[in-house]
Amino acid sequence: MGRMIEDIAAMVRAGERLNAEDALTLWTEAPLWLLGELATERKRRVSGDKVFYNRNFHLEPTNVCLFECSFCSYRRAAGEPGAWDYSMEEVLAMVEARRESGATEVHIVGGVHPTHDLYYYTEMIRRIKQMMPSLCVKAFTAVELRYMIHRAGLTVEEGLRLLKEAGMESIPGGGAEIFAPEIRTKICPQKGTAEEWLALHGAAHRMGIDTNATMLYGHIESVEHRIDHILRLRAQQDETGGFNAFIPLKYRAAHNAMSSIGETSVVDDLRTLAMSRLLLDNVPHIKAYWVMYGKQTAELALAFGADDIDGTIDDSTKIYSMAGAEDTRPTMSIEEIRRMCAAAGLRAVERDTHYNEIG
Ligand code: V47
Ligand code: SF4
Repeated sequence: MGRMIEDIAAMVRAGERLNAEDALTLWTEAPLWLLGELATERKRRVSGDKVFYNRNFHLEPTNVCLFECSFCSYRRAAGEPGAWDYSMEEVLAMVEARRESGATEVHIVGGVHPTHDLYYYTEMIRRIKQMMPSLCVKAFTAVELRYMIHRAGLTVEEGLRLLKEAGMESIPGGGAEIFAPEIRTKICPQKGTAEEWLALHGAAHRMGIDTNATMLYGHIESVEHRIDHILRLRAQQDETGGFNAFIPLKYRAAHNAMSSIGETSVVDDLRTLAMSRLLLDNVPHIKAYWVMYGKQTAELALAFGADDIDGTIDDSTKIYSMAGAEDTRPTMSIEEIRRMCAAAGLRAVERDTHYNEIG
């Protein structure tokens, strides 16, 4: 017989590592208040009363993508209505417009593009850095990176080296979805395996490029698949140690091929955040990405282990509003972020991409 909830809670409080079996018991049977309490205890040990945010904006140079993930509301085929494909000059003009904004990070993500290659993107990064040298470039999911590097005929390490030399300092967490092959092959069959995603992040960590990790949940996966996903990340982190933050991404159901599934509940979101905090004892930060959850759930997330809410965004991303997120022009002022954290009894702290505190 498996352990009882009280025994597992005592292990968590003592700082012991959870295995998959205990995680499943806690995840499916513990009352919500207990998960909140345990995750908050753990969060306070890691980051005290701080909640991190940054001044950031996104660049989405294109939504043209060769792949067809069934959860994606964002991608279009080239030339299809709703497709966009900004020129290099247009992308640079978007950066120029934010030169005086105080932003410290740009998050660049697009699609698996048929013609824009590795050299096009190294040029883009180089020119962005020329324009705003202090701006940290966090760019491209592991899936986009693998594709462009492979097409250039390079090894992952060689490709990452070129991008790093151009000014890429960090890699966002996208493309992870759900690692288990029986789910991955159904929702994103072209994306490559878990092992490939993890190997790219591991290679980045070894080169001093820090990264994030995500998990797309709330669709056809089970709690066991989520636990498996998180434990694979924990094992990778034990080995290479470069993940800054874990970001559970709630599946948003508007305008995509899986829309009929609908969306999971806020209670499920909170349980997922709390269990992520408890299982990932070696990843410093858990991010409640407010653009996708909405501001109210993001505030609740702060009582379930999250210690990061991403950033100001400044109306620069469409991925989530296209999938049904409420905020169609997502922006948070610093004042609003401070108020949200204070309402949760916590303190907003500005950070850079590498989690150095600013100010
Ligand atoms: O991998 C796509 C997700 C991800 C939907 O590193 C969807 O700081 C929900 O990686 N419903 C890309 N999610 C975004 C991403 C990200 C976002 C914010 C912060 C960071 C970071 C990284 O978006 C994809 C996929 O999992 N996604 N469609 C959808 N319908
Ligand atoms: Fe393309 Fe990314 Fe959408 Fe998949 S999730 S279809 S790779 S843009």
